[in-house]
Amino acid sequence: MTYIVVFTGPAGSGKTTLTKIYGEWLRTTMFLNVCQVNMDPGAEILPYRPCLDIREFITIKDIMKEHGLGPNGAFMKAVELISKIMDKIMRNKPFNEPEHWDVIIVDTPGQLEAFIFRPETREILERLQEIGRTVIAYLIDSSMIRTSTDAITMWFLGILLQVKIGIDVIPVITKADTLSKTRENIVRRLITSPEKLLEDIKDSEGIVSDILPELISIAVKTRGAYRPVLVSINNRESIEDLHFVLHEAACSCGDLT
Ligand SMILES: Nc1nc2c(ncn2[C@@H]2O[C@H](COP(=O)(O)OP(=O)(O)OP(=O)(O)O)[C@@H](O)[C@H]2O)c(=O)[nH]1
Ligand SMILES: [Mg+2]
Repeated sequence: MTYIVVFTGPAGSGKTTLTKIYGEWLRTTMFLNVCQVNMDPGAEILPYRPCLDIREFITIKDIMKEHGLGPNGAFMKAVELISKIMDKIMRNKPFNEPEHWDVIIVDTPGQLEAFIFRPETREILERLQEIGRTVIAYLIDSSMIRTSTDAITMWFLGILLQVKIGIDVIPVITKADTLSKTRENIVRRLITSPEKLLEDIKDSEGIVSDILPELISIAVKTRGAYRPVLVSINNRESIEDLHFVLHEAACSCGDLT
């Protein structure tokens, strides 16, 4: 069965780069048929060749011009327009021939509040779920994590996303090669034993001491079967690890191993 992975995450978190690198890795190492889909109508240059490019239907520049909108308003309008033409989009490669593809990777815009958190996007993702087992990789840029509080709050956004759209969300911490030792320790604790982050915040006061332990406990409870993954595009082993976790989430039938 086709497995569909949707890369989402804040601006600059590495979605487009990982779409390229993971796609190449799947082709050259796993010998799979991979289709990379660009769903970012605001993308300028893509480092991979998409087999479907939303910019052939809708671009942010055109929407800004036609509707007199700024970039954020244009993204919100774009999602509305995409959801309206979803039937037409689904009649195109790769969605009209899912049996031909082992993996479909979907690259999305970084404007979370204007894209992935929009109700229309849930409808768009439901259409993808009709043709393949769909997982969401929620990318967190390592540079966003300086403290344990950063780690917990960024991770929590992924949990909110899962609750909101009802699809498995795998937290993926990107740009591991840019982490200092201290920050890497925080990230490793987040991955292996998030409850230990409580230690770091035990002397905090106010809202941090009230709320963060609760967030950690919800995060641990809702973690389910999927652990977060730490990746760097410069480390092939980390891409293999990413595949292992995404594949596990996407398909228990074992046909991609
Ligand atoms: N050092 C390092 N840089 C990375 C890595 N992954 C991505 N980058 C860099 O991060 C920057 C942003 O990457 P993109 O792939 O464009 O990020 P994006 O999430 O698609 O960005 P938007 O679509 O604008 O939201 C680029 O300069 C990439 O080269 C990584 O693993 N390590
Ligand atoms: Mg991008």
